[in-house]
Amino acid sequence: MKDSDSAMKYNNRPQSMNGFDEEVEFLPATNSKKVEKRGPKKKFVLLGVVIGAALLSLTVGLLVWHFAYRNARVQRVYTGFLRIANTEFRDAYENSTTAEFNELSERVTNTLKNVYLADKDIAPYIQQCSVHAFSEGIDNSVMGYYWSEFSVPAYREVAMDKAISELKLPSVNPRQRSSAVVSLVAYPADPQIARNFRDKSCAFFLHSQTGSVTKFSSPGFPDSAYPPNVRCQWTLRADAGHMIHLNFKTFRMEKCKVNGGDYVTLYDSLSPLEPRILNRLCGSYPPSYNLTFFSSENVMLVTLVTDYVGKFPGFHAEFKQLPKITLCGGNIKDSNGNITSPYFPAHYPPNRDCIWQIEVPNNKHVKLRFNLFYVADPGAPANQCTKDYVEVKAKKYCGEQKSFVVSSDSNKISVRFVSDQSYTDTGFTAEYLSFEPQNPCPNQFSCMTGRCISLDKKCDGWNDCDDFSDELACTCTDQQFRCASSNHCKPKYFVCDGVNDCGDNSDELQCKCPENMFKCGNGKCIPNAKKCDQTDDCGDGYDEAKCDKVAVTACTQYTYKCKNNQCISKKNPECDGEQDCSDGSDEDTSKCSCGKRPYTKKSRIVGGINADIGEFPWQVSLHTKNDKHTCGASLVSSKFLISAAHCFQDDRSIRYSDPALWTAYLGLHDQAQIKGSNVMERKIKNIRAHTGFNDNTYDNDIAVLELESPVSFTDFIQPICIPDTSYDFPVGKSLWVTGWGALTEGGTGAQILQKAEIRVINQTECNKLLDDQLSLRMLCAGFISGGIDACQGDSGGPLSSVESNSKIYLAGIVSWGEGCARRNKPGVYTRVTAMRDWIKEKTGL
Ligand SMILES: *[C@@H]1O[C@H](CO)[C@@H](O)[C@H](O)[C@H]1NC(C)=O
Ligand SMILES: *[C@@H]1O[C@H](CO)[C@@H](O)[C@H](O)[C@H]1NC(C)=O
Ligand SMILES: *[C@@H]1O[C@H](CO)[C@@H](O)[C@H](O)[C@H]1NC(C)=O
Ligand SMILES: *[C@@H]1O[C@H](CO)[C@@H](O)[C@H](O)[C@H]1NC(C)=O
Ligand SMILES: [Ca+2]
Ligand SMILES: [Ca+2]
Repeated sequence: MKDSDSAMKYNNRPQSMNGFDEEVEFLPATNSKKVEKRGPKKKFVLLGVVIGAALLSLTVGLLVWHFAYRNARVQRVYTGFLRIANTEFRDAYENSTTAEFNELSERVTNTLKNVYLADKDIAPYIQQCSVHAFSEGIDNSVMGYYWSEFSVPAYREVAMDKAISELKLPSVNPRQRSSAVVSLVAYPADPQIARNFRDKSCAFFLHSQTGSVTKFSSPGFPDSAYPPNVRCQWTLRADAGHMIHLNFKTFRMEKCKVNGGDYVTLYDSLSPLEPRILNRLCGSYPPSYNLTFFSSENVMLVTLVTDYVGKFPGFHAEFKQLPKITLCGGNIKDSNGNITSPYFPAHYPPNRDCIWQIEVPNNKHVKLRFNLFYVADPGAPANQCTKDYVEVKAKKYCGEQKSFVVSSDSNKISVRFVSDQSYTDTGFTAEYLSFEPQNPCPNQFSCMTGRCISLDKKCDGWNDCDDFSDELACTCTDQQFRCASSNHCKPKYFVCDGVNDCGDNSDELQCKCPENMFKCGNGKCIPNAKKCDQTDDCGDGYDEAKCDKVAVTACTQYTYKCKNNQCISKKNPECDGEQDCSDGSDEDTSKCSCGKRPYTKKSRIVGGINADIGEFPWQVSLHTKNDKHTCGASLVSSKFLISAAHCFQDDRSIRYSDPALWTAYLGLHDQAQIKGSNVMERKIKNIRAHTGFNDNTYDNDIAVLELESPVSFTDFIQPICIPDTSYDFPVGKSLWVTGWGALTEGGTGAQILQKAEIRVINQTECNKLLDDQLSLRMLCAGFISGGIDACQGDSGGPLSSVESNSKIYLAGIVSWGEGCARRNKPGVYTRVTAMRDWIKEKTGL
C-alpha cells in the first residue's frame, strides 16, 4: 500500500452508487438496560433522602449533586463492524501481531477517532477504540471488527446513544478508487466485552484447512470440568468464498439458567453482536441432537462464558469449510416427494430466502404435510412470525409446531422459507402428495384439516384430526362416556381422574365433593376445616400434605417414616430438596442419587413414539438364550433390577426361572445394536420372584434380579428411584411406559425403544371396566395420546413418573392388559409402593 495517510479519505459512498443499503446502523440493545441500572439513579434517590431528611443547606446539596450525580460516569461500549472499500484482503490481516494488521488497524482506528472527534456529543468522552479483526468483504473490500469505549457522564448517556446512532461518515467522491471506510455498524455492548478483547488468555484463532476438519474444545475437555468464571473465544475462519460448517460432537454444560449460568454463544460475525447471534447454547444435548451450524460468510465467533458454580465436562467441536452456496428451493414437478429446510437436520443458515414451486398433474391438488417443524427465533414477538418463518398459501408459520397439513386449491402450491440474520433453528421437513380433489383420502377418513386417518379412528374418543372433526356426531360405545356439552365420547377410564377431559368438567362432576368440602387422594370428602389440623382425616394423608408447617404425626401407611421412626405430615417429602425429618434421613444422598436423566435437552429428530438415547437410562432389556428380547426391567442400583414375576414362570418347555437363561442389556436403545459402545451386558446371578405371585390373578407380579457383577453409571445407564410406601401417584398423573414390546397384537417387537404417555386411572372406575380383577397391588393407567394404538411397553418394564423434584420414580411395573394395551382399555401395572417393603427385604435398598 503506497497511498499515504493524508491521501486517504474515509468516505461514505452515496447509496445509489454502490447498491448497498449499509450505512450507520444503530441497533437497540437488550443489555443497555444493564448499563443503566448500574448508573447513578440509585445515588440520585439517595440524594433525595439526604436532602429531605437532613435539610442540608443548598450549597451542600449542590455539592453532593455535583459529585454524586453530575460527575458520575458510566462506561459505554459499542461494538460493530465497518467496511473498507477498495482494499484487497491479505492473509496477514488474520494475524493481529503482523505489521500489515497493525498498519491497517491504525489507519482505521484513526478514521474512527476522527469521525468521533467531529461530533460534539461524542468527542469529549472517547477513551479507546480498537479494531480487533479483519475479514474479506465483498467487491474488493475488507471488513473490520471494532469496539469503542467511552466514559460518559450519566446524564449524557441517552444523547451519546443518539449521537452514535446518527453518526455520519464524511461524504466521498464516488469515482475515488482509494481505500475508504464506507459503512459503519455500531451496537451498544456490555462493558465486559471490552475487557474480554483486552484479555487474550483464552482466545484462539483458527483457520480451516481445505479437506480437513479443525477441532477445538472447552478448556480441560475431556479430562476435567471446564473452569469457573472464564471468558473464552474462538475466532473461526474459512477461505474467501466459503462458509463455515460447525458441529458440536459433545455438549455437556450446566443446565440453562434465566440469568447468568454457563453458556456458549455463536456469532455470524467476528464481533459479539447481539443481532448476529446464530445461537446460544447451554445445558446438555443428547448425541442424537444435531448441533450443526452454518455461517453466512467465511467467519464465525464462538464464545464461552461460565459462572462461579458447577462442574461439567464442556464441549468438543469440529469445523470445516464448504463452498458458499446460497441457492435453495426450486421448481418441482413430481407428484410426491419431500422438501426440507437447507441442511436439515443441521440448523439452517441465516439470511436465506427459499421458494419451492410444487406443481402436480393438472387434474390433481397438492397436500403438504409438515412432519417436523422447528423454526423458532427467540427475538420474534410471541405468535408473530416476523423473523424466521415458512409461508404457504399466504399464511406464515413459525416456532415449534406439531405436524400439520396444508392443502392447495389448484395443482400448484408454493412454499417459502425465510431466515433472518440472527438465531437459526433445526428447520422443517415436509412431504407433499398429489390427490384427487373429489376423493382426498381414498379408503380413509378425511379430516377437516386435510389430514387422512384410518376409518377405525373415527368416533373412537380420540382427537386424531387435531380439530375433533373425527369425533363429531358419534354414538358412544359402552366403553365410553358422553360429555355433556360437546357430545364427544371419551374413554370411560377418564371419568373421575381429576382431569377435565370433556372441557365442561362433566366427566368429573359425579365424583366432585360438595361445597366447602376437600377431596382426598382416595376420593373421600372431608370438611375444609379438617385440612391441616394435624390429624389424618382422609386416611391417605392428603389433608395434611402441603400444609405450611411440616409436623411430626402418628404413623399410618400413608405417612412418611424417617429413619428415627418419626412420621411426618408431608406428602412425598423424600428427596424434594428440603430437610423434613429431624434426622435429615428424607434427603439421604444414598437414597436421592437416582432418577436422573443426564441430558437436559430433548432431541428434535427422534420424537413421536421412539424414545431418545438416554431418555430412559434405567430401561433394561432381558434376553433369553436365543438372544431374543423377552422382558423389560428397571435398574434400581448398580446390581439390582426390578421386573415382573410372570416373566420368570417356567412353562413346559423352558425354565424361565433359571438365571442362566437370561442376559441383561443396559444402556440399550436399538435392539439391532446390542454390541453398541454405550451398552453393557450382564449375566444374571439370581432371580427372586415374589412368592405370593398368583399366575391366575397376576397379584404380586414383581421379581428382583441380581446382576452377576455391578454396572457403573454412565450417560446411558442410571438407576430409577424406588418410591417410599407412602409415595403418592395421584389419579390423573401422567406417567411414561416404555419397552420394545410388539407394535401390533401378535406382531414382532420394536427395534427402537418405544415410549407412550399414559395416565393413572381411578381404581374404582378401572375395576368396573376390568370386571373386578384389580387388587390393591395393581395400578391402572390408560393412554393419553390419541395417536398410540399399539402394544406399548412390555412385561417387567418400567412405568416412569417424573416428579416435581425433577427426579424420576418407578411408579409401576408393566404387568398385564387385555391383549395389547388398547385405546379404550386400561393397562395394569404392579403398584411399586405396595411392594416397597418386599423390595427392601430382597435387596436391602
Ligand atoms: C502471527 O504472526 C507472528 C509474526 O508476525 C507469528 O510469530 C505468529 O506465529 C503468527 N500467528 C499465527 C497464529 O499465525
Ligand atoms: C418422504 O419422507 C418419508 C418419511 O419422512 C418417506 O417415507 C418417503 O418415502 C419420502 N418420499 C420420497 C418421495 O422421498
Ligand atoms: C447433522 O446434519 C447434517 C445434515 O445437514 C449431517 O450431515 C450430519 O451428519 C448430522 N450430524 C449428526 C451428528 O447427526
Ligand atoms: C373414583 O371414582 C369414584 C366414582 O366411581 C369416586 O367416588 C371416587 O372419589 C374416585 N376416586 C378418586 C380418587 O377420585
Ligand atoms: Ca432467525
Ligand atoms: Ca378419533
